[in-house]
Amino acid sequence: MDMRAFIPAAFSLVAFSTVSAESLPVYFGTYTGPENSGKGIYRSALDLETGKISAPILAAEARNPSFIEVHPNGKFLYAVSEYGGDGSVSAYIIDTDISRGEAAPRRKGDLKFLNERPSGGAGPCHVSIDHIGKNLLVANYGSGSASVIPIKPDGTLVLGENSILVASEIVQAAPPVVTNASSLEGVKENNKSKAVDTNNRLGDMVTIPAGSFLMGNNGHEGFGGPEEFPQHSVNLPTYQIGKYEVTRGQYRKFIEAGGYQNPSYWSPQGWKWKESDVIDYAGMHGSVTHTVRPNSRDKRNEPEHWAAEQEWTGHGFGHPRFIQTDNHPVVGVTYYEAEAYCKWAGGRLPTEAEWEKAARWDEKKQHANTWPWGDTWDPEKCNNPEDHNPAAGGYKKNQSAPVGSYPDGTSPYGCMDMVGNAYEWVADWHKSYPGSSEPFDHTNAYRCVKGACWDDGPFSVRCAFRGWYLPPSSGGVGPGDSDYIGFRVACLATKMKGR
Ligand SMILES: [Ca+2]
Ligand SMILES: [Ca+2]
Repeated sequence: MDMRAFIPAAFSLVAFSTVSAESLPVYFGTYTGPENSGKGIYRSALDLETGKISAPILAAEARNPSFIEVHPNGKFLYAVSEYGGDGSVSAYIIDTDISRGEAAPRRKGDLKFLNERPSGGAGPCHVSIDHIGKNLLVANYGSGSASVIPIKPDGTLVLGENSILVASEIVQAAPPVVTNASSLEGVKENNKSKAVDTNNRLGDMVTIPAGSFLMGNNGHEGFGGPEEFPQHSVNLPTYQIGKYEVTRGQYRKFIEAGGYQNPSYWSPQGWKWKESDVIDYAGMHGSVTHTVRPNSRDKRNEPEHWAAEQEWTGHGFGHPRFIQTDNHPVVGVTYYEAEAYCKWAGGRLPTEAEWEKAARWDEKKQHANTWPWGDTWDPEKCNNPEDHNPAAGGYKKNQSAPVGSYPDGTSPYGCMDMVGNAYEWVADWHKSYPGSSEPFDHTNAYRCVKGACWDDGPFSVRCAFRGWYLPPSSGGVGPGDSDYIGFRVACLATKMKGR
């Protein structure tokens, strides 16, 4: 073999349970093709005493297997095929038996091809396997994307559509960068003080200065039911409210901290609901269903639609499968769960007035915007079904978007995704405003939700719009239809010193 043209591109080591302690099989990936003498994946034996590697033997023919990885169980090997267009990944089984009497005798350590599938992007350059050995993670250098491909128990790769993250989503999914000095001080003090730790749980907060604002429909919004009237002045003290909807990454910390096992975070009604073997669901217009859980020990311990991979139908318009990253808003939460999270984080749910002031009040102009950015509808400024332009904020057909994806839709105070994306629970009971022409009072029945969601058009994604749900509903009209209600946190200004 001409070793100058044999370009080892990857190197992996496998431990057989039956192998002698003195040597281990090792595998090399290579670049193949006319300019290289590499033919695929090679194997050698590594002498553990001397560190010497035996001459490579071709274990499997393959095209540009520039990265290889052995399954944690030692039985399978996965290799990329890196080439210009869309690449592929292949699965091999590692022979642990020595064949007898076959035409082409197999040797221990040979690779037997199992199957191949597209890598979900161009130029796959790296693979790794999760610690339980059920998913292959592939990075595609050429297209700037990453894919997750499930692995079957027999080592083969599941064919069909896999989960793909493109570069822009990966960037958005990165944790927020700490940019101001006071945040850095908070991080430094984290180890000293429990109170500061609670601040970190609250995440990025926006301070809304004390003062009056105009709440409710201004009469020129082009839409609106009687419950939005009359517009009225509300005076609020200084408070703070989440810059973003609470993300899945933040909510996971609540789960991991034992939030679902600690009654001190829950209201008595919330804890009772969580511990019950019955879940109540409700629609906006009063429909109620009860689902008896199959097993009373099967207690709720996460929101609905918590799995990363989702496929939401909404009002139609196609329903692509997508992956909820840690930077997507948590959805499928009941009022009780939102309330418990806020308590754990050291805050509370905003009141409806606090939410609405943060969403629409332009202090300079002393004007309440119809939408957070102004009085003209623009489908590119929030996550809603009319956003069809891939440029502004992406094109999130029937799915939530990572929080902060629509910077042009920011409210005058600097809050993001106040309308669209996830609906948001607020603390108030659903009740008519003082002076309403059609008074009603749903105290002890319905809580308000604000801002509408990824599935709602300009009528609902207005700041004045008021939705209402029973506290134990996580949205929609019944079990499973709860993929759009989340929340953001609020707290009194004194909670967060130095901001
Ligand atoms: Ca867009
Ligand atoms: Ca929202």
